[in-house]
Amino acid sequence: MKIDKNHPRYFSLSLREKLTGGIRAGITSEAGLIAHGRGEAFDYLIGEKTHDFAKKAIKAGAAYLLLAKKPIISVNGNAAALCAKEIIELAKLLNSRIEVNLFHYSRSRQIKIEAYLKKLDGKRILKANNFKKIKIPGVASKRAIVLGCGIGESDCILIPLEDGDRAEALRKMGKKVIAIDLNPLSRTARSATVTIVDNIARCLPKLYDAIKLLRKKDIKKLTGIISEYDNKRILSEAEAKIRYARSEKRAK
Ligand code: PTJ
Repeated sequence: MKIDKNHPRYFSLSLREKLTGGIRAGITSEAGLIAHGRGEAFDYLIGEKTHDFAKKAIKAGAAYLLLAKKPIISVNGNAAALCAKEIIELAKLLNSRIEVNLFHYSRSRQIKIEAYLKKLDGKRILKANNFKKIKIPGVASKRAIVLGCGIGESDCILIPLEDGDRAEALRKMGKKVIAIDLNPLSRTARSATVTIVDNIARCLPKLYDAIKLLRKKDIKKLTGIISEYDNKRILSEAEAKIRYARSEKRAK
């Protein structure tokens, strides 16, 4: 369906189109639509905008990714359908790799997502077939299987729309985890080093801009940003926004 740019819900409707397109292309899982619906509900409550709490997290996330020796971006079926181009651009800017890692694993979907991303940039994608795999301890899904030379060796991972299990397990392995999750109450949000409570489609271009700006800064400046950052406080601010939105809507 072609969405009229003047439609008041253009942004939200165009994301739905991308996801249903992702299903038709064999990239997104059916459960991905449900996950997206949950995200939409939280986005509605925060007024579908990038708030200060997200901007602060974007800045801290950018600093962590720039300080990392081996940053990596983990991509699933939703992230690929919504933001493939932005993910590639980010990987180029960071000189990082991209690894496809799925919760509702199927080999066919893995291959299709890898091929889709590879078409946009051949150099960035670590193809699962070509490398040795390892198992992350404490993850009760296929998400536990990662590439030794990818997520296995990385010190900082960007995980958009993750499930809580793996986020916690990655932290236990001593890795820095930058999550993008509209739900500030989720286990992923609570266990990440930095949680960007914003829509992936809105915040990735902002993360790109923050990295571009901060990459000119020295290590002292970047470590300063990190040491001032408090993820618990950011999550409380996001939660407060949601509670306030609820009482505001009731009052009308
Ligand atoms: O492609 P797969 O098999 O790896 O599956 C991907 C999904 C997203 C289906 C899988 O990881 C999953 O089931 O995730 P969850 O546990 O439902 O968590 C998804 C989280 O992302 C929820 O907290 C949602 O609120 C949030 N979310 C959904 N859409 C967006 C979002 N956050 C940011 N931007 C969105 N567009």
